[in-house]
Amino acid sequence: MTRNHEAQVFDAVVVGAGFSGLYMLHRLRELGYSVRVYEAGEDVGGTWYWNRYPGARCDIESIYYNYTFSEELRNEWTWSSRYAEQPEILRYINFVADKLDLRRDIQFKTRITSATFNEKNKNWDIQTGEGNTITAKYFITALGCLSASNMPNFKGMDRFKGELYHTGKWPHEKVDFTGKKVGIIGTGSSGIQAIPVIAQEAEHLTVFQRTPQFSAPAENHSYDPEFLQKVKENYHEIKQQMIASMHGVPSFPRDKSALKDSPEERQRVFEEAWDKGGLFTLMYTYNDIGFVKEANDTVAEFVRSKIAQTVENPEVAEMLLPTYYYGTKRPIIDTNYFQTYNRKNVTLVDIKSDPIDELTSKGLRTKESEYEFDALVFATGFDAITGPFFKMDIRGKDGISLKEKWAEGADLKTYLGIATAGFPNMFMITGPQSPSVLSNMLVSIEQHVEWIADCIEYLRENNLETIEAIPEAEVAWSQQCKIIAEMSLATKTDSWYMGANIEGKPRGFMAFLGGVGLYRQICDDVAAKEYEGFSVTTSSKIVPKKRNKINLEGTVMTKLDPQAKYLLDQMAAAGGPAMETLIPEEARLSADFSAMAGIPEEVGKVEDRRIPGPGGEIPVRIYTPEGEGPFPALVYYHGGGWVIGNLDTVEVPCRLLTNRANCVVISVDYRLAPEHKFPAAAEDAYSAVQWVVDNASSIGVDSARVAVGGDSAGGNLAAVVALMAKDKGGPSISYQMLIYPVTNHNYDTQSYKDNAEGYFLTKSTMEWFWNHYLRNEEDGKNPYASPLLAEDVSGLPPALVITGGFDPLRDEGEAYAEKLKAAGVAVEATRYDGMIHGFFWLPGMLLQGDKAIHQAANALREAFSSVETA
Ligand code: N01
Repeated sequence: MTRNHEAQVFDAVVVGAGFSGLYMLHRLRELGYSVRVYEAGEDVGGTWYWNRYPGARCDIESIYYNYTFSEELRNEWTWSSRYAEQPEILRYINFVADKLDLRRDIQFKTRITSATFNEKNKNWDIQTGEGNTITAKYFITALGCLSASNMPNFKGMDRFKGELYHTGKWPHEKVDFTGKKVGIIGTGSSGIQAIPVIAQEAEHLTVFQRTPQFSAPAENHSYDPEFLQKVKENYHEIKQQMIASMHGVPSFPRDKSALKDSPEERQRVFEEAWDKGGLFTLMYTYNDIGFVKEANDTVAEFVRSKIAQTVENPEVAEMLLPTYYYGTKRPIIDTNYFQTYNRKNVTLVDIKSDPIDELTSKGLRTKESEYEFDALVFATGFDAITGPFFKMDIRGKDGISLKEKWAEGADLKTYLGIATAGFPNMFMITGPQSPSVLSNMLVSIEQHVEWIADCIEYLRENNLETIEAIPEAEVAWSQQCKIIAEMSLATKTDSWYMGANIEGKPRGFMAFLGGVGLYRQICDDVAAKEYEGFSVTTSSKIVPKKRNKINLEGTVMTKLDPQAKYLLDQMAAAGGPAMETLIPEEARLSADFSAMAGIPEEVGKVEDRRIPGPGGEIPVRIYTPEGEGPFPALVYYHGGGWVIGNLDTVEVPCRLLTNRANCVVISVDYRLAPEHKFPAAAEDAYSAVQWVVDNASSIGVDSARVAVGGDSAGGNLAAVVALMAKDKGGPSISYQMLIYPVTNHNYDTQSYKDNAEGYFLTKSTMEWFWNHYLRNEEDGKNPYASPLLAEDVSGLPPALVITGGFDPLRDEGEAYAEKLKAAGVAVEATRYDGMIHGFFWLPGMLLQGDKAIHQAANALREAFSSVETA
């Protein structure tokens, strides 16, 4: 690509010159790319350029709220206090811009109005407000999540004749409130920072509050030079903790439930956190505050009691008591916020009970009163996260606009929050569905910038022209974001995270809530797998060379998958008794994981039926794909150790298999133990497949192409049915799909030793399952219970065997695959290294679960296509 500024052609265009845009420029320029940054403001700084309101300061400790990529920058800068004020942060940004000589590649006072992907040239055509067109191979948004300010649409907005300000667009010159009557609307982080400062200056300040907020003292103080020196010396270690953390600061939630401490001990813990100050200090006192209502109530009540103690007028105190779940809006830290209401020149107005009706020339009118001001301050926040994207007209392939694609936010879909399908070569720094606003932004920004730069380098090294998220990958990612958020209390509160602060904005949690550490591992894993989930194109004939494989030794591939780890951590935090301590009826009720399975996909038809079985009728659920049959069929047996599980457990994978393998799936609700011991389940499983073959035409199935499959105990039943069919001379089975199957009543394998505990399915639970299933030890030796003990497995149908690295059943599944292979059976065996038991029915939470379902569907399709139709 030409490096010619006159022709306005660049390798990359970056929109925004805040922290993210500046680092992106530096990083790409260092790698030799031509880059142009466009910035609407007159100078660098982004959010810190615009938000100059009185009291504006950082809520992340200064020592963590800076770039970490350059030791030189770090050593040449010294922060004055724990929470730096806006002017100091802006000075820091200017220092970086000067030091790295960034301004020469930034065009200020220029707003980008549109960006369109040119399918012919595979470039982005980017338009400025002045009507200039720029061409770039890569279009990178560095917009900031909180840059589109929210101005409420009160009646008579233009009537007010006094001074009018928005905290997010504050004038550059000092605003002097001395001797003035001031009104302020909004009590979020901005309002809470501004109110105590304005109150000191103004003759009178009236605060219009819609929602009372939780806020805790920041405990700001000047930094001690010795402390700063120590931080500099240990920065490498501190950084490692930051990037592996939940929120990008080097501290972690305490590994204890709030409900496990006595009220006295809890009070002590909360008091200590209160005195310490800090954004996440109260959140981190216990590990279930963000997830368990009762745990959250304890800290919420504590903060309410502090507010009540601080505010002298009980009526005012009562108005200031928040009722939402603590931490489900961005936590706020303040300096003398609640104390401000003890001042004589401050009045609080509750606009929930007395809403603002309109602005007047002299002030505003609520339903019940009228107020006059010299100045009115809107601290009403932002159209967060998606708002800045919708201010531009961004169009991808086929002219689709981003706004249309995301249905104005109602159908937000990204892959990793970095890319979105249909928009090749577009990257979003701290985009929707990434941790962004839930974290120390600097950590998230650096991670994204480095990931994007690496990705661009990968494209260059491999002569690739475009990269684009695959639709399936972004559907899976978006679902995971939703599901993880749903596991928390965050979605139970109206907040700007949910889009609830903007009238008419669709509701939905817009960020990834799994933490920056987990998120980074997922992104690194995607990159290490040659950008899995992305598709690439090349224009040249040169065969893409494979990038030097990133060494995965000791990283995610040989470790527990980060998403699986997150899931395990959440389950541990949620507590609950071990399954083997329950009676089967309780275990069946407690084992509902359907919320984590994902959103059930539409299929052509779903029908619940009862079919005859050896012990009475067997309920089955028949999923039929769209289109004309007859279809091949998969008879599916759910897992659950023959004791728990039902048709609902596997609703999501069954639907996905129906669509992806284009086959009818018959899910079988076989009899469960201990009410019905061995061989009841196996007999039901066999008779179900016989029924499917006998009644094929009535359910739109081709009787010659019937496969069996299942997971865990269901995988056992599928393998057993294949054995039975061989022994009994029918029915003919085309394929066996065995997902981490139980194949042997024996606990001596290495995987039982390695994974006995801590990975969801435990050895004790397996013993409990087997003990309920078998009538006696002898049953365990029966190949219809332990197919690995079958004498002869030759002539069995070809098989897919999927196992998980962290599953106690791993080795017995793999041993069965080996046994089949040795007997001449065609076998595709895949171990998902980082996976735990159960991942096949959790595609909503685990990308690898979704991938395994894809693999199974492809294997089924292939198997069906190799069999002659009946
Ligand atoms: O905005 P907000 P913010 N009528 O949306 C009220 C970051 N930040 O600018 O809660 C009446 O939180 C609204 O009421 P309600 C930080 O991430 C960081 O304060 O929607 N009132 C609320 O009280 C923060 O979370 C720092 O019922 C209306 C207020 O206005 C984010 O920016 C400093 C209204 C808006 O609060 C946003 O904070 C500042 C209406 N029509 C900000 N519309 C640091 O410390 C809105 N409100 C680094």
